[in-house]
Amino acid sequence: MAEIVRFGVSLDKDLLTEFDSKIAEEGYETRSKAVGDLLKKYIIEKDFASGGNVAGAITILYDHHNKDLLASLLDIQHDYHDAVISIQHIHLDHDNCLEILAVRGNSNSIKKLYTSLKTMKGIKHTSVNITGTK
Ligand code: NI
Repeated sequence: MAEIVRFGVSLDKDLLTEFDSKIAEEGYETRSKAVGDLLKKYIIEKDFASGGNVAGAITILYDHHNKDLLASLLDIQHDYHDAVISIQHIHLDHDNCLEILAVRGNSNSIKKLYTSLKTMKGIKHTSVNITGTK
């Protein structure tokens, strides 16, 4: 468990009042947890933007009747085998498949993979959700 430190912060009173109201609505029991989550989010976003080490999930929605698309999807997953650490495939209905790619590694590689999937013809929707690795 990480060492906990206390520090003082000077803020605009109205800003803090609004922040406390918003985090209470979300269910945070302490301001420390909410501030910690904001700091973590900031660090992960900076890491993702600057080529840092991140983990996350890419979701893909597509029609499985498109055989060319299936081949392209497999090819790209092999091209990025270092980044793609696990794949879950869900048959949503007769036509549609949802794939969740667990990814980890350099954010530039994950961004390239995401862009390649997003722009692939036949893909209905793609999203990426990034988190930290520690
Ligand atoms: Ni399927």
